[in-house]
Amino acid sequence: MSSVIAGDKTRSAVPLPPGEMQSVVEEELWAAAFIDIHTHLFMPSLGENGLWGIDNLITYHYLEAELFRSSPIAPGEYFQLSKREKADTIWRALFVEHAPVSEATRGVVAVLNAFGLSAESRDLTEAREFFEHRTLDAHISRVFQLAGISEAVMTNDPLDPDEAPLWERGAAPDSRFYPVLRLDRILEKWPEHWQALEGRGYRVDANAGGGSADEVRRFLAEWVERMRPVYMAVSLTDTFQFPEDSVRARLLSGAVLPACREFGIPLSLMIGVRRLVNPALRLAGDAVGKADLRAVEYLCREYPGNRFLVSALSRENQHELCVYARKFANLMPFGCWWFLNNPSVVEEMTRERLEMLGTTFIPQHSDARILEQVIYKWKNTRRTMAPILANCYRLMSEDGRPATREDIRSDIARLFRTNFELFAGLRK
Ligand code: HDL
Ligand code: ZN
Repeated sequence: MSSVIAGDKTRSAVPLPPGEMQSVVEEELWAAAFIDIHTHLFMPSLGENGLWGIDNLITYHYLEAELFRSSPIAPGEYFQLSKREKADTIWRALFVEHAPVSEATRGVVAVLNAFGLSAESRDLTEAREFFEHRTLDAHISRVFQLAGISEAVMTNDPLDPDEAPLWERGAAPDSRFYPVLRLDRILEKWPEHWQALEGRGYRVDANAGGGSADEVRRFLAEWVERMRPVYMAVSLTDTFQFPEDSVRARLLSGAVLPACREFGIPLSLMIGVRRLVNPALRLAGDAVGKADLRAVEYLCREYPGNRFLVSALSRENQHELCVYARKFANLMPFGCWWFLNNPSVVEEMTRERLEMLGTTFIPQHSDARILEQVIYKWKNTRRTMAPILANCYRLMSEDGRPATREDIRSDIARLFRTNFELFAGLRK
């Protein structure tokens, strides 16, 4: 073994003094390339579905919601504007007229700063000029490098009229992106979408009766073959119940769960959305509700051959999700989702997960919709995580088990990479 490696190996096994814990954790957090296990990003071969650049960054639905609190413009008037006019309106209201101190506005500042662009301009001329000259493929690699991620997991909808044809024509895979089979139109919106399946030759009906579940399973098998998803996923409302006498329950038990077992992939359940509490805000109009996680308990217990990635949207569901994860090894809690992805809440959730689960969970995903968001979302995650992890090692050391750089490096890899790779069957 060369002296450098030996030196590194020896160095990494040296017990760390308490005063060095945080700096070593920070170093190792930035040295590690994470997998971003849930995003709305798209590989280049999925074309215009993939959003990037300053006008998309600023018209993010999180910022649209904040706009209507800082500007007299009515949603109806705003949504009539062009993308650039929307971005100019948001920039003026949230970045010029007021300091961008919220998580989502500060995120845009961090992205501009990462590319050496000013966040103090009165308009978007400089930023637009910069992004207009980026070449997407190289830009993706640079953005991932700045974000410290090696792969992003997509959200791919086999019934989306814009996306599905690209897959059917053979969208070129990209090693930086993992596909996911998204099931909302089937499980949550069957009445609006069952005829799209019928039109493709699947013998299904409005009540998902008869052989509908078998036909949906056939549809899923064809898309697993085409897409090679690392998991299947669905976003569920706060009222989700299972078991129950419903179309959703019949399709879950008769098609989705057996298909996930057949193909050896997890099912991701993101639970707790209250859809369009303010329809006028469109994508920004969703809110949150406390869910009944006994449905998760039932699924994990009664379907031991399935693996469940679970993210709950309500802060009030987090502690019980940790307790359930202690009861079921086929349950993997992940992320601080959506309204939870703010340092004040991330800190509470991450500390209770470490206290109850050790390093056997997935702390975060970005949920990025716009490519460059991964830069700030993962910068913020590392900034929030560092003192929390350092505290764990300090306590462990104080209680009699010295912490080493190797411990820290190995735990960070487990939290942000191998827990997912093992759970998704990407690694044995
Ligand atoms: O259903 C989901 O995957 C959610 O993440 C929604 O897309 C939501 O609008 C969102 O972007 N949250 O961050
Ligand atoms: Zn999402």
